Amino acid sequence: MKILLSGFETFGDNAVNPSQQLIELLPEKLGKGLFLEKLILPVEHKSAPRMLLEVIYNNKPDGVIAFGLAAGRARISLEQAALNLMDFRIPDNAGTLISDQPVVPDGPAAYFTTLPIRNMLLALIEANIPAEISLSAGSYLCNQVFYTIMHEITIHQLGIPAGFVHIPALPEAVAKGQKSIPSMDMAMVQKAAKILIKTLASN
Ligand code: PCA
Repeated sequence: MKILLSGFETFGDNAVNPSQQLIELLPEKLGKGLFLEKLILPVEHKSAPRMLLEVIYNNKPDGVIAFGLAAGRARISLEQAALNLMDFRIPDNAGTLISDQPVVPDGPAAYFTTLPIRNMLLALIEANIPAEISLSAGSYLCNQVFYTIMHEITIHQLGIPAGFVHIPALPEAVAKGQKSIPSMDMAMVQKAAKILIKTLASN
């Protein structure tokens, strides 16, 4: 079994992106027969969704979990819905700022995750990791990537479970930064990611 995992490069005023660190730190194999494909995406409107789709088509994974940073969230956020909306608060790393545009013109308003997020939530709570089901991944790059993969998987009937998970800021970023926001350390984020992967693999 092969699970594709993606993270994002850093963006905006974040010194690091914990989702990138997470992907770099995760092993290539998690127990017998569970292989992890790892991908780091640029925070760029044009290239990020294209890169992820390319790897999905080339490597035909059995599941996809895309990760991103949501500075300000206190819990691992299992995203419920991807919206057909791009309304960027800040430009992407290529300087593109998009307001009030659909991800896919004439596409459905939203897609729901096809990850087993209820079981994932229970498994994280059982391991004492702060977690929640979140209604929306926002209207920036994470939501765009989430919507794009759900749309592609749906219209081409690929049958691959996929979804998006946001993670909080790192304690070191909060310590050295100006904002008073919650944080979660990388050891806990890694533990959470492994639980998510195993829950998906055994679903
Ligand atoms: N978080 C941003 C984009 C990249 C990332 O890690 C978001 O939530 O849209």
